[in-house]
Amino acid sequence: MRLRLVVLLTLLVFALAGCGGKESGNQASGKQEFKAQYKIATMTPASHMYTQGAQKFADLIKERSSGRIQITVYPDGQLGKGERELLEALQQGTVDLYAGSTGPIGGFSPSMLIVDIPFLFRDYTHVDKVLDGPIGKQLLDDMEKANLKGLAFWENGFRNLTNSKRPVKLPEDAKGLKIRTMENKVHITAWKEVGAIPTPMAWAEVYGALQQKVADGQENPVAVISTSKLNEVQSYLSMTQHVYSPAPIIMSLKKWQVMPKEDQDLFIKTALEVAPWQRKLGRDSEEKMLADLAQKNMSIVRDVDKAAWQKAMQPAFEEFSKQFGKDKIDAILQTK
Ligand code: EAX
Repeated sequence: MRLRLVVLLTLLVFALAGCGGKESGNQASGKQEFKAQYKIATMTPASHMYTQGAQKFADLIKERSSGRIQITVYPDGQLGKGERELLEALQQGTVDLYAGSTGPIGGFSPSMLIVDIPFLFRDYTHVDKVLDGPIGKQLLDDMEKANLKGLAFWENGFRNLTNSKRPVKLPEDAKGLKIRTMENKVHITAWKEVGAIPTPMAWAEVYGALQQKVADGQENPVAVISTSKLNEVQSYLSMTQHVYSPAPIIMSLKKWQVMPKEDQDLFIKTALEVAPWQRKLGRDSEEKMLADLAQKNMSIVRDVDKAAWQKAMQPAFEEFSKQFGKDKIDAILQTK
């Protein structure tokens, strides 16, 4: 009897104290009400689709939780200039959410590297089928082993090469160019195969590195090139579309684990719902952004020889097929 009373009292003290940190309980309604304030980080400006997706997610969560859960969006690396550091902050729970490229994620959750293989995805329909199906779900779930909770796949886009030296059509044209890559071994290998000099670095350093000619080129989807104004430091954009770059929205597993189940469900449902809307932003604006870049004197090289690029990067494809298992690659290739 006495023991029961002690247990009850202890529980009450905990309930009144809330969960600590940024989450708290509210006794007013008589029932424990979960409240939280979260921060979501992106590495790109407010005009870019990661940040727009994050804002949409924040708005929907606020509305659907009747204001119990508030998410503030911090764009442009405001919460941390390096993707690796941000992922560590998620692991520790000092940053709550992040939406961005897979760049360094493979260093935390190795299975994710598979999506960075060049010429793996045929087109957007293929992308959506794979990432929204069981393969995508598994990749998101795998992140839990790294104390990261993958909620959904948003989009960065098909990546294209830019440089300051010359119009690049064929892989040979890129020989000897110093190309900044993401901090990702699949990307580094692929650019070595082409004969370029891969120079991995965090995104926040890229504009400065191009401006100071530490690197001659870089590769990214059109939306990143446009919203980060790379036309100011790069003259040529070649539509190589050599690799598709997804952008998972990820939550700190620590923060996830203290959320009530119904809010966890709300987060997943909302992140998945934002996905097609967010992906469409980039897909629909690509041509307009290209026209704008051309108007700003960037030379757009459209007639790249895609087959030649695929062939040049094929050794990387083979190497990583071995590493990830041909069955896994085939499962992606055969998704229709
Ligand atoms: O996250 O690091 C990269 O090149 C990313 O694709 C870009 O910054 C958007």
